[in-house]
Amino acid sequence: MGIRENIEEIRTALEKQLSSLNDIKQLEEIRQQVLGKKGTLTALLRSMGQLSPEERPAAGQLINAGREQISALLDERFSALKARERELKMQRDAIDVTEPRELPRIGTLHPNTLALDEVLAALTGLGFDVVEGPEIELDRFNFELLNLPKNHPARDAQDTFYVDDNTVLRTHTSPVQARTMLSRKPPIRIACPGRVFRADEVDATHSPVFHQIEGLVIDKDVTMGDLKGTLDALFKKLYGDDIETRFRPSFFPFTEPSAEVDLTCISCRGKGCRICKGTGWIEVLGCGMVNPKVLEMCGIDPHEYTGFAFGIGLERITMLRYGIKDMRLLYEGDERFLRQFR
Ligand code: 2U9
Repeated sequence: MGIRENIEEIRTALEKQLSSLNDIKQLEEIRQQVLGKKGTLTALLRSMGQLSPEERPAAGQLINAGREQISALLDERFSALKARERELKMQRDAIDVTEPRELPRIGTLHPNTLALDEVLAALTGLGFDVVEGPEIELDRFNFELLNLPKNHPARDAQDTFYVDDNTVLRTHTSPVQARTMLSRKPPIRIACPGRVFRADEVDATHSPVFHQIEGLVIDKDVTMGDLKGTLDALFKKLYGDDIETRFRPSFFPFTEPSAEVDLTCISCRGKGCRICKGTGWIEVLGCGMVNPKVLEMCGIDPHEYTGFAFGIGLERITMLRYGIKDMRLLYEGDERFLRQFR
């Protein structure tokens, strides 16, 4: 067999191998088998030693040409396989940028916070400043200055969490107003929201920890009419112009006279429903003219100034606002409940 045929045979064998090849590592092995030290073409080159000097140049040319051809075949195949490999990798690593992502779970404001924000927005709109104070209070601010002397029934250990003889968890936010009166001169118009504590039973309408929003207005010539007008304006702003307030006489040690206030039922708007037990009215707060004794103890001359105060239970407002039937839902942190307030 001549050299030309030999080369031809190596090339056809190579072409056949290459046609079914898919792997770059195998390609490099094949390259070695042909062009490597012990490769078939290298062997052919070595065999040239057996040729006569006249035959060698032509044979050398043939082998070199064959080598180039074979090399080109291998290189071409190498590039093709590389391209394919890259293509597959790109397919594997492809990201669908249009695929919707998993949404992060977003927290919600607590219904108490939503209702409080509404009430405070209405009150600040009426000219009230928001003032806060400590939850752990001195007996003096929580009771004494509010005309609740020692041995007053409202201080009963059943209702009050004592920290020590002189210190309690505040039972209302009224001490914030007492502190403000001692540190500011009238006119005073403040809204005091906050957490309060009472040793109460837990049921659908009671909790030992709840929230109040109290208001206090002190100025010259403040009257019960101002109180009525302010509360009317507040609830009309909150729930609409058809909502009215109704005063009933009551008693609190810190106000005189005192009243409990009913609101047109915001559920049926006065027609009568299950929420208002058919009456068209719901009780929402207590209020009154600040007791002159309280003004005096808090450093304000009751002959020069008068004032009114009111106290709203926040949870009650929240429950009415959102139709919540059981107060415990407000404290349990159940996501199925909370996520409805998005
Ligand atoms: C000062 C003087 C007077 C605050 C008042 C009420 C009436 C009242 C209740 C409402 C529902 C408590 O959360 S509740 O159970 N509050 O009825 N609060 S007058 O009077 C004050 C406060 C501070 C210095």
